[in-house]
Amino acid sequence: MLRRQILNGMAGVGAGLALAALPGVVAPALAQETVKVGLILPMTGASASTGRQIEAAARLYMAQNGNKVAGKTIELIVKDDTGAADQTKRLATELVVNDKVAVIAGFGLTPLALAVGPVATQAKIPAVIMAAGTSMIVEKSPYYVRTSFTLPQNTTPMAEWSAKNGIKKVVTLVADYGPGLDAEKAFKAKFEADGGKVLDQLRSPLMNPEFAAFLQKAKDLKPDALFLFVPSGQGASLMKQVNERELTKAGVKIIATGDVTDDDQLNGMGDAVIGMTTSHNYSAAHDSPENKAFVAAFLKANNNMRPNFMAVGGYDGMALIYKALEKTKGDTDGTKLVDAMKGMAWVSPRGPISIDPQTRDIVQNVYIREVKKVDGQLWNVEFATIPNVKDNTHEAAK
Ligand code: VNL
Repeated sequence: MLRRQILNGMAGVGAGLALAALPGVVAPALAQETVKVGLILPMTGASASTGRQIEAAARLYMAQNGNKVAGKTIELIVKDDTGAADQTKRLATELVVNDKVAVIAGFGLTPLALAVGPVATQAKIPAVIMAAGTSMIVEKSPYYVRTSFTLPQNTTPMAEWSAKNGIKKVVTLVADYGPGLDAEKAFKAKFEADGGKVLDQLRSPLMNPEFAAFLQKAKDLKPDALFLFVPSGQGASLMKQVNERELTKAGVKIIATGDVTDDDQLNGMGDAVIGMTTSHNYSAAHDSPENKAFVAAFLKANNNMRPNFMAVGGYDGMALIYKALEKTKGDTDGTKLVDAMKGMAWVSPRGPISIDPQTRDIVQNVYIREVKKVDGQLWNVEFATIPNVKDNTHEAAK
């Protein structure tokens, strides 16, 4: 009876307005219109720059694309796990149980990403990996989908380039955990298949690393090149010590994944890094209209902070969530969302990307770059492109 009266009373009036104007009347359909996305990031601690970059990028994506998708309102909930895996897991559980999020996303490092797998599997909701790069993570839950990169994906082209460009003997030095071990293995496999020799494989501790002894050891082995991987945030201190040991002067070329010449820190590394060759999935100097627009908007919204590869992982992660919701026409069932994400393809600021439907891992271009000074600033200037690179270490990809 009341409902009939309300409906009649609504004739000629915007439905939403009429309902909103009546105190005490709750429309169940409207109550469910909000889709919550839980973003779990290290906003404090050693990996805080990763959290800062990803949060800024996710907010930029929403500012540019609005908060409405397929009739639903997207609400972003950001939580700081301080870089501690037990916190990541606790926050993921709370977001699922208390906040009823439709998607969890973010995760600053491999151990943090791994901590949410069981939660996503049990809740049957997507866990979008925006930062971590150890290959096997996506194999640990059918609800993982990755928009960052993997170390085998980014490293193999560096090994290939090295073998083709007169480098015969290499020492590798990597951070001693998942992504570092992936980089070490991928470099050796490709470089030796192409006729090179890895003289030694050195590993620095992940926490509070002290690189001097490893760098001295590498220098003493007199390789043609030293290959480096450390996670985002450690590149500046590593390169400072590389420069202090004068490896380049001793004839050792410095090569690395782009994690080392991270756009978040590159400008502060000084002219000693000019000429360094790296391979990576993203450079803020990437020459495309999409990237120029992204970098300009990001700088403007963030007090001139330059976006790095973490930012682009967060931006594309939000894009993937929006696109999946559009495809399901607003259906938030987690299994349907993951299915919608499989095979999704679009043009990112980094270039064309897609989600491999078999592995739920990202397929993207990898670029070979050289550090150059342009207009008084240091940039990773891309000079070669290896298109549509898949992580070739997944069982499902073989
Ligand atoms: C990881 C890989 C983290 C590459 C990174 O920065 C990175 C990871 C925080 O998988 O833990 O540059």
